[in-house]
Amino acid sequence: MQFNNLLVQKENNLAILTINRPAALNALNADTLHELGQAIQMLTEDQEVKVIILTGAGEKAFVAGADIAFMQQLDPIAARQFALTGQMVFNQIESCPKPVIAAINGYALGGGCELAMACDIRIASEKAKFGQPEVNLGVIPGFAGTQRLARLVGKGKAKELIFTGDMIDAQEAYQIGLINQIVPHDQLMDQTKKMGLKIASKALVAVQLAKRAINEGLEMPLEQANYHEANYFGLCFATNDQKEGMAAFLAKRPPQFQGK
Ligand code: CO8
Repeated sequence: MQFNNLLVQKENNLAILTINRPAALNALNADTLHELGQAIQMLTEDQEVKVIILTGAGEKAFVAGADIAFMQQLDPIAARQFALTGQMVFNQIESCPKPVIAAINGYALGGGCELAMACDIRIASEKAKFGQPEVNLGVIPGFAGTQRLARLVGKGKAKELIFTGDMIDAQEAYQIGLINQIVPHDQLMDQTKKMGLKIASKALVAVQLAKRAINEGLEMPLEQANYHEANYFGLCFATNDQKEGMAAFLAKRPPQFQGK
């Protein structure tokens, strides 16, 4: 599949999906969001791909937000639709059965921060900067930033960041729990791929069920979520990888997982 605003590379069991509009700091317009949805669908169906890495082209930005030039001309109905489209694509990333890791190489602002938050794991360059600066433009986050930021860093810090529009550096983002790791800028892709390959070497169905158990469980009362976890735990016993993993441990040898 050919994309105008994205690059897709595959290596080993990883897919690297790069938002490729560096002249606009990879800002998200409707076409880019549409392509992102198509690419995620394509990679979800691709049996060779076990982990997806999402990053931005160029040295400066992961994604500097929704495209302001595109948004400027929207009426309320079109703006609402644009927000819903973005939310749908980000939900698709969040619920993609394969783990998605954001490799945050620079600015992750507005829709860019929201995109990173829809990913499962966030690894950031020491040069990365984060923020929800929508109030500077007379709007609020519209790609679920009010919800995902509050869930990730807590209500108080989310309100502070969203009400002030302040940008924070990678160190502060790490301290508040917005990102998982900070790495030297020139090691970002290597370190991200290293984590991707580590995850790809595990029992695939178990990783996928763990993602579902966490995401779905957080939307449920604890007792129901624990029961849900037990159901997925039971389901793991229908896989060859569960048999192999436990047999390999007891035989004191490395497991040979087949992904099923
Ligand atoms: N949209 C469109 N173009 C952008 C964006 C953007 N979000 N960000 C940067 N650009 C463009 C600039 O206009 C500029 O283009 P040109 O060279 O043609 O003038 C080019 O990228 C380079 O940018 P700068 O010259 O500004 O680069 P600097 O290094 O000086 O500054 C910054 C970098 C600080 C990142 C600065 O570009 C900036 O502040 N960008 C805007 C950040 C922002 O406000 N993002 C939030 C946007 S709102 C949003 O994301 C809402 C999401 C929900 C939408 C809901 C649907 C309705």
